[in-house]
Order: sequence, then structure tokens, then C-alpha cells
Amino acid sequence: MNQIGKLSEREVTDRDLYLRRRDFLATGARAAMLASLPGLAACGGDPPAQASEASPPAGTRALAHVVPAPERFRTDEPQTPREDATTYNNFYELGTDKDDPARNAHRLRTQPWSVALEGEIAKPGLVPLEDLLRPHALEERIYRLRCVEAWSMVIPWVGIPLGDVLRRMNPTSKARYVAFETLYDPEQLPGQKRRVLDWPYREGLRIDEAMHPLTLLAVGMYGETLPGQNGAPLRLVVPWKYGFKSIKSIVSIRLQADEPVTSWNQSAPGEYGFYANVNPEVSHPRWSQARERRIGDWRKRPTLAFNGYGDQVASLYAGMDLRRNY
Ligand SMILES: Nc1nc2c(c(=O)[nH]1)N[C@H]1C(S)=C(S)[C@@H](COP(=O)(O)O)O[C@H]1N2
Ligand SMILES: [Mo]
Repeated sequence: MNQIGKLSEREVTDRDLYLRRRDFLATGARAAMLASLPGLAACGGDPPAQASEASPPAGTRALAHVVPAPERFRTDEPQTPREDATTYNNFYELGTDKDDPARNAHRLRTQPWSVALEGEIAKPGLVPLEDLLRPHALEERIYRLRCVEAWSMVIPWVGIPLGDVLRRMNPTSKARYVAFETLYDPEQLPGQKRRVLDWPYREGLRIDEAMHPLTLLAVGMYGETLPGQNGAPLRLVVPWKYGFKSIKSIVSIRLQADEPVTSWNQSAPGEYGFYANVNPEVSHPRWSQARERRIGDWRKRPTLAFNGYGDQVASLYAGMDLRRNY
């Protein structure tokens, strides 16, 4: 058992320390001079105004000992600025406008956090998040994220392959699907006071999709723990599927025999299928999926089949009619 994935205080750099060290490295003598001014030194680590644009969102902590992404798990396309990826969000439990989640995320308490491991596994039970992560090394993955609304980003995630976690759960021979649920707590997630969806948010994968090495359980992004608006402390990332499959703030993982009920499919079955593989040839009933706007770009670009991951995942769907199984 290795210690690399452990999210202990010892291995996670304190955010203030991280900010000061990064500011020092970034702006050298100027930052050092500013930090040495009596007023700044006493006020507890607020970074100089000039650096605030690049500061991580409140409450996140730097992650240490992250294994860099191998080539097949990274794109060299320009990464979406962290500022954009953490202020332009879909997390309806924290509001339906794109800037609502960042404003409301302070309500979400992510410590302590436990995950219910349920269904067709050797030993169902409630597991503290630290225990779930402890046996695993944290890995970086730089993936495209394609929202069904036809915008996209490139995000450097930190997490562990879902397949590694599932294997440790010892699924029984009946386990053919994996079902996930987001936290249900209208006090922390006030969007749940409105019946926009049938809460809690639910998602699911076929077991072979869940076991695929691209499928990530993310605990961080941009080298830091996840901000609340991005699904802290634990969210799914399935880069060849539309973004809504990447369920946030997960509290339960259930292995089961039947295809799980999923939130968007339940809410609008004619618009959102169970599979939700990115497919430029199958239009949403209300808009085309042929093109997308990369956040920060002005012009649209063509959308790629399976979001550009077809060489790794197309074989999962051999023989399936991808127009019917949208
Ligand atoms: N619980 C929950 N998970 C969710 C959503 C949501 O509203 N609630 N939105 C989904 C959608 S539509 C997208 S595009 C991604 C957005 O992830 P990001 O905000 O980290 O970019 O989260 C997905 N996961
Ligand atoms: Mo989305």
C-alpha cells in the first residue's frame, strides 16, 4: 500500500503557505518585498492584489505527490483558465445561472465526508473519504469537457481511476452497472428547495464504462482540491460523454444488475439518453451538436465523436445503434 494518495494534513500543503510560496516563485523579489511589509505580514496571508487574479477559490488546498498524466490521458491543447472553470459552472443544486455555484459554494460543507458503497459488492458500508482514497495514488488527467449545451473546456483534473476503486469493492457477478448519487441536503444545496430535477442528482455508467481507464473519480483540479462549485470533495469525470454524466459531490456508489435511473434522462428522456456519448451526428432536439464553443474562444469548432476519445472508447459500443442509444 502506498501513501501517495492520502489526503492528510501532512501531505496537503496549507493554502496560505502555498500562496506565499507560489507568489514568491512567480514574482520573485517583488513578492518577497511585499510579504515583508509589516501590514501584509500581519494580516494572515492575503496575497498581494496583483496576484489575486490567479488565486485559487476559497477553501481549496494544494495537492502534493500527484503523478503526472501519461500521454494518452492528457491533451496539449491550451487549458481553460482556472478563473473560468471555477466561475462558469453547471451545479443546479447551487443555482441555475452559470455564476450561482461559485457564489453559493460556501454553503457546502465537505469535511467530514463519507461515501456509501452499496449493492452487489463484498462488504457494503459507509466509508470516510480519506479511507476510500488512502490506497490510491493521485493522478493528473488533462481532459476536454464537452457540455451538452455546446460549450467546452480543457481541465487538468486530479483523481484516481474509478476502476481501481471498484475493483477494491469486489463486485459480485451480478454487478453490471454503477449508480451514483449527489448529496441531498437543501440547507447546503439550496437549489434542492426548487424542483428543477427530482433530487438527489443521479447518474450511472455501464460497468465496462466505469472500469475504463479514462474514467476518473476526481478530488482536485489545477493542482488543488476541488472547489465546491466543481463538485467537492468527490466528482466523476467521464471525458467522452456529455458533462452531465460527470456527477458532483458524490455520497453513494452502488453496483447493481439493472440500468440506473439518471436525473436528466428521467427529466427529459427525449433529450438526454442514458449513454450521452458526445456525438456530433445526433442533434439535441433543440440544437445541433455538430459544433461547440471552447470557453475563451470566439469562433466555434467542430465537435469530435466521443469528444476525441474514440480510439480509446469506441469499441465499448461495437454493434450498438448510437442514434437509438443516445
Ligand atoms: N450534482 C450535479 N452534478 C453535475 C451537474 C449538476 O447540476 N448537479 N451538472 C453537470 C453538468 S451539465 C456539467 S456540464 C458538469 C459541469 O462541471 P464543471 O462545473 O466542473 O465544469 O457537471 C455536471 N455534474
Ligand atoms: Mo452540461
